[in-house]
Amino acid sequence: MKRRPLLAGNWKMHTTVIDACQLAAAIGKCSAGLADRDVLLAPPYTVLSEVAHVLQGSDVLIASQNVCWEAEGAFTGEISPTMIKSAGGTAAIIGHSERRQIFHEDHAIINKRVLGALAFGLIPVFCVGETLEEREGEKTFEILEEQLREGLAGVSLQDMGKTVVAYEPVWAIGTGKTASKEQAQEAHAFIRKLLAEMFEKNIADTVRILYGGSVKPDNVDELMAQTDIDGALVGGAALDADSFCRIINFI
Ligand code: G2H
Repeated sequence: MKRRPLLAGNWKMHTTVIDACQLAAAIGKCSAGLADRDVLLAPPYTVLSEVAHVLQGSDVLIASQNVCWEAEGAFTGEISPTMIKSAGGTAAIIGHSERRQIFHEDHAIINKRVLGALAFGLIPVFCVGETLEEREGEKTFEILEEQLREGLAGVSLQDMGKTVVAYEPVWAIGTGKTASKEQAQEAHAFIRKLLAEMFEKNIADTVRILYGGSVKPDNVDELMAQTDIDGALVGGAALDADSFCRIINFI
């Protein structure tokens, strides 16, 4: 089944206001007229509305890098779905390995974030992935299954149809090591099969599964040629306009 490709840039904790506006403008330009794919940017919270403003009138989608489950309240350091939407965002990355590892976000909190995002009409870009130790211990599929079952618990069939999943092997993030196209395809196929079991086959067939982990201009084409890879979640290379423009123009 053909799914619409989604190329996403995760800017992580990079960019000042000026950098962000320049980068967004360059990406807006090189993504104009690409009718057969979606482009999404996840800038830091401090520049969400500036980036949305720069990209007004373009088809580039804006996401936050995380999201809380309440509209407002005493949640110091968090951002709410309502705030993201008011700044021009329509999606939120959830469960990124940096949140899981550095900030110890567990399955329960990640699940609350997914359900919260959906309840407010944001698209979750739900991230899963194994560490090097887990891969070497042949636990990759077990870990992915646990992350998917726990993180997506309580998601309705209809909401799953809107959700994006990102497979990001932790050992390939920011390390320059990319999973081979075969390793990535194998994990994506596993995820899709599991989603069919957890939800329905026709839902699993429509869910976009992105690959993330050192995606670059020189590996994007072969990754995107894999049957179950529907897009990319790009970190480092998304901070360089020329590289990201080449990535979104994958062949
Ligand atoms: C994985 C990815 C973006 P990078 O975290 O989410 O980062 O492309 O730098 O490996």
